[in-house]
Amino acid sequence: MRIKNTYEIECIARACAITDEIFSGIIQDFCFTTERELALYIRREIKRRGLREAFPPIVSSGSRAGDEIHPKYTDAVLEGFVILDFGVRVDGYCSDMTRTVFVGTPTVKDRALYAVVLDAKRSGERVARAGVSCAAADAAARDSMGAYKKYFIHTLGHGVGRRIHEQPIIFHKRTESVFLENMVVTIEPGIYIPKKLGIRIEDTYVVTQKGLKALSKSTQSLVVL
Ligand SMILES: [Mn+2]
Repeated sequence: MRIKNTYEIECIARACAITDEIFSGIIQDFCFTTERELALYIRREIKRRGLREAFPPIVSSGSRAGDEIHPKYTDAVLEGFVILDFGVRVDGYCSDMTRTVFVGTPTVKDRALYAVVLDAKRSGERVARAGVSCAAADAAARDSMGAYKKYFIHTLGHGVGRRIHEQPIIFHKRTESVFLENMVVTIEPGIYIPKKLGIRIEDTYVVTQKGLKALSKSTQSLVVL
């Protein structure tokens, strides 16, 4: 169902809190060399808590992250922007969060690109609230990107519940969808520059009359490792 009851929202909020906890573990003691090592760490941390994955974790580094939105992790060495997209299930209900960290030393241009994605996320968040069309949030995020919007090649977000992708689909071409109170949705703009880099930032939210309330709360500042 698109609209969640209190119990369902509590489950997703707990799943998000655990996702935050695992992300904070990753950045506190960062000692990973390859995508696979980091992905297996995430899988172990989920299992150790007696939980299941919402979907196989995505860890994609450097130029690989620009070529595909949801690649499977490989033995590629972590360098440059690294997209981490993962979630857990609490009583079957999923969390979905993405952070992009930087391994090495980002240039001024890298920081500017990260800011484009973060601004797009905030632009989408600001528009979304109960009663507003989902298309409007996607359009606001996309328009904020200026020339970079051609690299934003997927929808702004989606509903989350027992399935990782549910209604509504948040996209300017899906004009029929409207945010309703107690929907749980993601906002996840990204830019993907082929053969160069990928950046995506995603949180899971509950929709209220006043706006979006974030359930995942990890830092959105660029984490440099
Ligand atoms: Mn998602």
